[in-house]
Amino acid sequence: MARKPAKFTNATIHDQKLSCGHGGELHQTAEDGDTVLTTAQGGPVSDDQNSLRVGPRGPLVVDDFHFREKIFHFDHERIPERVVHARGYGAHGFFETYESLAAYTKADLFQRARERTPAFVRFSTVAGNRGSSDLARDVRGFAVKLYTQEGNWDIVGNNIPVFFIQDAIKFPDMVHAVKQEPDRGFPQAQSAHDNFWDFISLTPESMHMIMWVMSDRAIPRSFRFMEGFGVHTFRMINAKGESTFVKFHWKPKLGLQSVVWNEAVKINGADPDYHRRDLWNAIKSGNFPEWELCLQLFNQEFADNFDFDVLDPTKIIPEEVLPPKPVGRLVLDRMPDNFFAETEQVAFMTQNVPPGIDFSNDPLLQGRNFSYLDTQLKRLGSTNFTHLPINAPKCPFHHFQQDGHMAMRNPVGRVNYQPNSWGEGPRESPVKGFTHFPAEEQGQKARLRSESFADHYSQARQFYISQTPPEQRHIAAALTFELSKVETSVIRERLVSHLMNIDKSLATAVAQNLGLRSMPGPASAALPTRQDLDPSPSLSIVERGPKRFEGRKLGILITDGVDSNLLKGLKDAIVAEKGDVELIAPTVGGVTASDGEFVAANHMIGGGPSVLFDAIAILPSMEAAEHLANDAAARDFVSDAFQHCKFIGYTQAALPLLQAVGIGERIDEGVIQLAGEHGLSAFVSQLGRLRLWERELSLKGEKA
Ligand code: HDD
Repeated sequence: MARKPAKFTNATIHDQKLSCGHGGELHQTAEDGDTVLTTAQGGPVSDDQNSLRVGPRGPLVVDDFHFREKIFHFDHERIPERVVHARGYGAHGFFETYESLAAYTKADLFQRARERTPAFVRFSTVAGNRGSSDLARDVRGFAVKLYTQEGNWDIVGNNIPVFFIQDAIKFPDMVHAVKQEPDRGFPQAQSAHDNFWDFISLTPESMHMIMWVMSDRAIPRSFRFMEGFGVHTFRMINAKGESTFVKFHWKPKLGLQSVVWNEAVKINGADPDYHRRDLWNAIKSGNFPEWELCLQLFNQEFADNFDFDVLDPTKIIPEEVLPPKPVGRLVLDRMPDNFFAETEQVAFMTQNVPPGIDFSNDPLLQGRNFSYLDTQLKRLGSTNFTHLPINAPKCPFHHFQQDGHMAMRNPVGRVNYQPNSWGEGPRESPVKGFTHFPAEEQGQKARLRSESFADHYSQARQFYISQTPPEQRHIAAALTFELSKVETSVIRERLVSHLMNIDKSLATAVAQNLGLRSMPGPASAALPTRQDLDPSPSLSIVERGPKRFEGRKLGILITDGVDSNLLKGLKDAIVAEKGDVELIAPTVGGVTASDGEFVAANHMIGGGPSVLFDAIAILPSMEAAEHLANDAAARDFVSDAFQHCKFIGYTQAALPLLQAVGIGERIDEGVIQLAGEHGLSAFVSQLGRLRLWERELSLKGEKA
């Protein structure tokens, strides 16, 4: 009789019966009808707890093929991590068009309105190793694989629309400089060290990117609340062969949001997987994150007249100058079944484009088009990495590539070349096939950088002056923190000399905070900084805040005797705002509410610090008030939330706790008493502001 195939499911393990083994261990042995554990070769296993040995206390024997196979496979479980973007998290979904874009591109996925294309997206941090924490100050990768009917299209972008360098040949230096220093092997997932700032201070082209990386964009609250950018200028080619330049933007439906640095540092300790957990929870609970694809489309004339070179990846085209056109939506609605098989093995490559999408001469993009294929061979170990389900196209494909390590499918039959006389096999198609845009190119072969790439400060300044005051303060504070970790004073000074070219008040603030003895002069620059670029409000997170609490989380601190009506009212109000609630109690075992009902908790106070929430409410009973005021974790809970400018709802019984941490005398419009129906609705209506930034100044004793 045929054996039932072994299946690896949780159910399999839980369904098996527990029985006592010879040594007293618990064995999960199969009974009739249960799935039997097998080796990788399919051989049934009788005992998976004890290796084969001579007598109960004797040596192991080499006959034990099951032991050898199991340990052999385990020893080889790891593959090399990505040299950059090693830590990442992915999800499946789809991209849906709003309208036909046939006027711009012949790419099949854009021909019809409401067309859906399956997608896989991987978000990542750049510098840290695979096991580093989510809230590092870093660029976030935003890589999208679209499984189109004309092959896979990868938009391998970041959450920042510019890059550190203008030529791919500088990439190894830039990455070496930011990663851990080679002699000591640290710091991990941090740019706050000498090598990074040495390289940056000697690389003026990185200044625009530095403004973004020192801004709150580099510490996003969640993958769901950040933008994505294709960075480079690409081309769209229509059926007539006409080219339109294009820049790709992904805009989160829930709006942009970041955390503050002190919060990021604490989140890394409290929950290093904060971003992973957030995406997992959102998708598992049916709140599918969504982004709009927006295009900046422009022709050669626009490119010729624009202030900067559109081939320079350290420049943006401000949205106020060229508004991005929404053309579709990306929805993530399914987590991978297996992290390794999908998220770890997914291979993105900038050179994966369908007919109708093409490259520009951006030298960074051209260099990337070489690097990504090469890296996949190293990482995945075989040219056949496209045979892995996550990397395989979902459209029909036919080619004559064969053999190699791990070949899982080869051409069937006699024909494995073309042209052939057998009338079989695929044929090239000048009509349907990819044709490169026939751009006219000429010039001397030389190692060159275009003079049109020479302005390194004007857009850095534009970014800085487009930020709101709290965001500007955060940039100054981030620069100060990072440079304070640089041990070589000349590097600190050199960086401040670049800031002098960007904004003198920023340079002065950083110099003062660092305690520089004297102010350095401005760094020498190929071109003077343009002072006439208008601020671009679209560059500010705060200006474009969502003004609603949807997708955010309220942490409610409760104790035994919590007012059950108030708790229910608050929870209902947050759910009505499409927000989430988690309950924090003295023990994770939960509490008994005022109506005698048991209320389960999500965290104990020390395990659920307020950095994990967007706002907090404190609802102790009168009996618990004094005890809570003396509880160190409860004090941190509320004082951190206050320092991080969060909205705080409280009841009368929470006053001793507020007083214990010095908030009692500093109650501001963000600390709201939940008395009566009005108090509750006043609190909930304020939550859409997300943070009370005005508090930041009063905390420093300054006026707004
Ligand atoms: Fe890159 C990975 C984004 C410049 C070479 N890059 C990688 C990933 C993202 C980006 C999101 C992770 C993909 C994933 O999730 O698997 N990279 C960018 C952006 C850049 C950029 C937006 C500039 C605009 N990258 C860049 C350059 C080079 C590389 C200039 C090399 C010349 N990048 C790589 C790589 C990686 C990679 C070494 C490592 C792992 C991988 O490719 O699959 O080939």
